[in-house]
Amino acid sequence: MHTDPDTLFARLWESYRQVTPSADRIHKILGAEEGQAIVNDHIALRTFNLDPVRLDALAEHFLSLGYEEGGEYHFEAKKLYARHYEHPSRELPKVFISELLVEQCSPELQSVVKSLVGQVKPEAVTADDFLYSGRHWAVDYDTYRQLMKESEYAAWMAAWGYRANHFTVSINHLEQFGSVPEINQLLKDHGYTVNSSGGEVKGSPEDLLEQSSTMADRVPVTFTDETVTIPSCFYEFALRYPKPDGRLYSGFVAASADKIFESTNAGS
Ligand code: OOG
Ligand code: NI
Repeated sequence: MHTDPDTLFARLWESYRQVTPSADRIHKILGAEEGQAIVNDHIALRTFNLDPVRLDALAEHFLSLGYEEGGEYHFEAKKLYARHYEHPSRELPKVFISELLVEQCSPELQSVVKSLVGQVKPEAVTADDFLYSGRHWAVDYDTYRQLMKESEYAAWMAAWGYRANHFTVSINHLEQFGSVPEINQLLKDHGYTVNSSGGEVKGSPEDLLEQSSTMADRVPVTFTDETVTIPSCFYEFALRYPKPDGRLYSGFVAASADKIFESTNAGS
């Protein structure tokens, strides 16, 4: 486990930008427009609800840095469960961790996922680098395609393993942009595709959170038998509104999250 959150987030960003060239470019575009550092609202991680890699094991890396458990979220159709974590004192990015509820999936998917997770050494999960260590298993392209038929999430996990699947720019900290539609326009002006599932702006002021995201980049991944170009990771933007007590809402909105998961879909 890391003892210093800044190093952990720097390493997570490094592994993320390597497979997300658009995030690196958009980060530079925004940085130039702003003339100041870009602040992250949150990052997100994915996993399977099997030992030794379940959500709780990933969360340990943040609890040990002083993070506390926030809300929990259920995604019945996608068979996912998620929780968020936030730091009580330092202004650090929030963390959204989800896991696939493997026992609710088909026997075929269960046996594939169990064989992948069975290759993960328990000591690797508590190591400093686990959250940005990528894949811990051998997987071929056919297996990826088989998983894809049942769960885009499972296929994404099988291909990419452990890494941040997105970073999220805090619009509240920007000076030149004050709304999600303004950011979406900037993205489109530079040729990026905005995730339009459920609308380009997810959430509303009443939800106290508005979000948008790019569609994931498509980059080559090396399976055991061939190299194929598939969706990797995406970039997200979040604008938070104050609660009645005046403090910004710090949770997530399940209906919006449900659509943001689809930013890594292969689709059209
Ligand atoms: C997480 C999707 C949800 C949010 O901000 O609501 C999310 C994922 O794609 O793993 O990021
Ligand atoms: Ni997010």
